[in-house]
Amino acid sequence: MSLMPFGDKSLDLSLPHVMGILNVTPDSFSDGGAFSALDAAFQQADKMIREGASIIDVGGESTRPGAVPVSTQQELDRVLPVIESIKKRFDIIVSVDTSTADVIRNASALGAGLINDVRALEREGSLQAAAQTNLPICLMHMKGTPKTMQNSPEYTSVTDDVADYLVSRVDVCEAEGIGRHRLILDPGIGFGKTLTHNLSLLKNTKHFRKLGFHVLMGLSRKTMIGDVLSLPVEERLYGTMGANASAYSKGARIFRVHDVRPHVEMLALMSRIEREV
Ligand code: 9MG
Repeated sequence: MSLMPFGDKSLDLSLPHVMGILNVTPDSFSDGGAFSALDAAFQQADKMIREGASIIDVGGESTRPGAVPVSTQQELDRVLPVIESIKKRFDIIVSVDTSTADVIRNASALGAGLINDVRALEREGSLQAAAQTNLPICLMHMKGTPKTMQNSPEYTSVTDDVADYLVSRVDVCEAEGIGRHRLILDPGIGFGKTLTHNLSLLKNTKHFRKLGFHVLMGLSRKTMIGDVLSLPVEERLYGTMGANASAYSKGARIFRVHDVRPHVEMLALMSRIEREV
């Protein structure tokens, strides 16, 4: 057992867990107006929970390559109603995918159980806001910003450089009073990395686990899967599952995915086989 508290709930991170992606950006739920964005987000959360997700990751600011930042008010307006509605109706951990101090504070007040920050608490005020919540935090590595990150990223040694950065953020968190037991690390697949960098980080997943933290992996349908398989985004499920199975065997325990059921079933088998005597 390796129990980690996530707000009012906890997870045994000796076992794998699926984090279902719930993007509430304007393009995420365009159905011609049959449902409101809130209804549609709620239905999607309901489906992912029934399929076995342990965490629902709610985000209102796109982090795709080239994405431009949104205002704090826009982000609050997008994510808070969704978090509130999910927490009222379901007994589930809701993660808030944000880098914004006000969003961290408000999401926490509504019962969010995890802060998932692709900027590793580097945005102004977010470190202090996160420290005050007492929630766990996923610190992700990104080189540059979503707008610029894919402009020829370079590393001396990608695994060492990413690990050094994450450890430096752990130190900053500890200095702010955020204990190590609250931190989860994520190498940030696709965030300022070439295909070779991403493959190397995946091959070296164990390195991050050996730093003494739980590891979250987010590679669902990403460009690296498409590049290896020459497939468009809607045909990347099998590749995503292969890469996540590899990450599981190298120590990752939380998997941020769009396709919940296939991953819950794949990881149940992987974990069952691993635990067999
Ligand atoms: C929000 N988001 C998009 N991709 C991600 C990834 O790879 N990891 C984490 N933690 N969050 C992500």
